[in-house]
Amino acid sequence: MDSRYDPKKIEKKWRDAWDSSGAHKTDIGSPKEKYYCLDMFPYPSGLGLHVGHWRGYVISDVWARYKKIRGYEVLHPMGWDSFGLPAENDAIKKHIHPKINTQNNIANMKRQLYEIGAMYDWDKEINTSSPDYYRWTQWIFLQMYRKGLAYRKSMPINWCPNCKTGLANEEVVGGKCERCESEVAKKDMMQWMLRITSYADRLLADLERLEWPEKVKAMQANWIGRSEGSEIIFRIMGELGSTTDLPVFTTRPDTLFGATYVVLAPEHALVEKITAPDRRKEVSKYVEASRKESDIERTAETREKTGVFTGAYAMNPVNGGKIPVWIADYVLLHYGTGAIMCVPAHDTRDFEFAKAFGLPMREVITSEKSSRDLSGNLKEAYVESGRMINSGSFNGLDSEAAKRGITDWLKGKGLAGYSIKYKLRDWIFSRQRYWGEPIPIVYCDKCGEVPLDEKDLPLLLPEVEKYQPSGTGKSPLATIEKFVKAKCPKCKGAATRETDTMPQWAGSSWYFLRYPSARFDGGAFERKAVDRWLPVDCYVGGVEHAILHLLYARFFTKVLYDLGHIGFDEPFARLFNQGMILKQSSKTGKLEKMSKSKGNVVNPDELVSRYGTDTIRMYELFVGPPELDSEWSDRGIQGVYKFMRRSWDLAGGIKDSVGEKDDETIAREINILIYKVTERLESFKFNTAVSAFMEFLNAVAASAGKSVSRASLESFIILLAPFAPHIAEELWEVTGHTKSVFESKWPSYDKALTVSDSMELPVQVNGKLRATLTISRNASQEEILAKALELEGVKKHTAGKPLKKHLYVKDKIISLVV
Ligand code: ANZ
Ligand code: ZN
Repeated sequence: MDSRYDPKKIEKKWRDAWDSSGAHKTDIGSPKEKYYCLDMFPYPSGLGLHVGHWRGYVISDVWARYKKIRGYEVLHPMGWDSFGLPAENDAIKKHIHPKINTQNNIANMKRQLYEIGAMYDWDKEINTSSPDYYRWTQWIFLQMYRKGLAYRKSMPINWCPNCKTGLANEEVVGGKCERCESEVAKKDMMQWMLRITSYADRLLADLERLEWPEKVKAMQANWIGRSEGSEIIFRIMGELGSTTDLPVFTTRPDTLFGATYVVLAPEHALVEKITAPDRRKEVSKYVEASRKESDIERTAETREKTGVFTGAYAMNPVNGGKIPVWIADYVLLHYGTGAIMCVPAHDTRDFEFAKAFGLPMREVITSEKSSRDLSGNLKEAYVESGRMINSGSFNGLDSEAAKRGITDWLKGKGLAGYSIKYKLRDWIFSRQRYWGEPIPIVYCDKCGEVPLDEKDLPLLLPEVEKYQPSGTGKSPLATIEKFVKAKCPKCKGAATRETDTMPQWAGSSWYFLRYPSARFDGGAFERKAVDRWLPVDCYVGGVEHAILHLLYARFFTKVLYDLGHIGFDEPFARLFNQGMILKQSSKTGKLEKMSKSKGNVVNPDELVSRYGTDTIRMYELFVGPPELDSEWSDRGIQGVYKFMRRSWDLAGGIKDSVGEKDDETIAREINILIYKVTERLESFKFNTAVSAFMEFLNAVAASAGKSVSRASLESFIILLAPFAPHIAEELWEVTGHTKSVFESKWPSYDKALTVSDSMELPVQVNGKLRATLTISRNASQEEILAKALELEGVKKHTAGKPLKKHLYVKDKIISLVV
């Protein structure tokens, strides 16, 4: 054993050893209990990995390695989410073809991931842009298509003028493109859609079964946005006594007597029909303007209210009141019925709107809590429940009870019904881009829309010169005649291909199903393997995927389950979100998320060559509670590096002098270490697990020279293995083992011995503090006295004189008089 800790040397040695022994290969058919520990796979970015990216990968690897020592057959795979906008934009920026650029980026990132020393089984590597993978993404699309879950529709889509593509609602943040932050506009286009709304109820209900952070579950629930309410019909009076039924969706049928106007979304199908001739010009001007805005802008409460009167009137079904019909952009076309009844007295947005346009207000629910001005008028909408007033026979009732009462009454007249609405929209699944999975559909003059035969998959993405967005709204594929021209699978006549591609999220919606049988070419996955290894036992990744990716993956899983392809309907049993690594930005001076654009990136490559992988792994854990954002510090690494050297020295120092038995203190300390590391690992408190190691080394140093047993030294090495696998393997070898430390048994501890039962007792002689006695709390007074008298510091001052008397204050002090 070298006397000096040389991470470069030992880390290379053990990586090579693991590679050549196949230490990280998972035996999919192993009789052992399985454990599937999955990282969210990265997209191959040109920027490579920084130490912020390392964090999640280190956490999942420590956990996977721990499970392995615990005797599980562990699957810990890695792959590349390489199709889609981010990969394509990176390529365009660098003027390198996306295919080549993706290959380059993967090569670089793979090298960087290798440095982490993770136990990835690279035989199971997945790459979503490779034809033997996307063939099955296309296959899944066809399964959905056959079940009516994929369909085409003309949609006003979110259009990013910079990326020149349509975006899903999920990709629009605050009215801006999530990727490039340009203002997003609306554009009508034929789009492929996935009917995720058919799964809204199950996607919501099944959240309950998942061991996920509550925050993420709440975000998904909000996104799905289930509302229970009523649909109520307002009759719009037309010319010559004709009427048009206008259903509105409300969660507050109790406020119906207070509805003083109704509002339609500007795009509502009835707008044209009901608008009075003299209002047409103004109305169409308004409709035009509101089409340009995003839903989020339109519904913001703080936004100034705009709208126009259509000239039409509707009848309030409860009291026959004639109320005006307006259009306004704060009503969204695609929620509820796209039309609302407005109750300014009890809804904040309606209140603002009514004030802005001088519309009447009628209070129908009262409470001491409503806030009023001196003349008794409402200062703001009273939005809570209370006692019903101005509501005919419902007066005096509690408003919660009136919800049912009013709905049932109108239901009897055929004017209302109970209704449940979801905010979740169907998923826009077309992108007008090059770098994605081609959608396997052709259009035939005779047969219409025809799916490709499954046996003709993959439909290869054609090699092209020009991969930049066309800007016409069509994908660059539309310009490749050879691709567009196709034969109809049904009638064999001439047909044209769909030229849109799938969105960036397609491949990542099912990749976890493929890892257990990653090289299988008879299907998307092997049934036996997928049913044995899924659901994923622990999924580790960033909270930025709380909604989109996780919702899509759950949706795909449920569809495949319903179609009988898999035997489970939730993909990820447990989810862990690691916090971000923060560092002071060189631009703003503030503590910010690590990223190239903030100028605060720490490159792991340099650190690895200076301190070695094990130190960086330990520091990634030590930096803070794993679920919280934590600040990176270069000084912190040095502290951890020192710890690594001390661990090395400890093992080196004691390996030749190990005895049969531990000294009593060492025995207690090692027991405590095993206890702390085990408990803290199990509860994902990796940072305090690392500090337990440090405390242990301090305790050993303090008891220098005391004997450490072989068993204790070995326990220490095994405990260290999931955290710092290279040094652990090396120490394991120098203590005489020929097999990997990961094949050893995790040490056990005695819970009873973990509570520290010793105390430090000050000893006085003739009123002066002379020594400290370390002794068990259970020791008797006689024992304490006898031991105190034997202490060197005490003997010196008693100098053989007889003890006159002694005083013992329990657990506090012992005082001797000679
Ligand atoms: C009358 C009313 C009175 C309302 C009141 C609220 C308070 P959630 O919980 O989000 O489902 N609404 C319905 N459809 C809408 C649309 N397409 N665009 C904008 N707003 C719409 O909210 C349901 C409520 O949001 C509905 O209940 C409706 O306003 C409004 F004192 O109806 B309410
Ligand atoms: Zn045909």
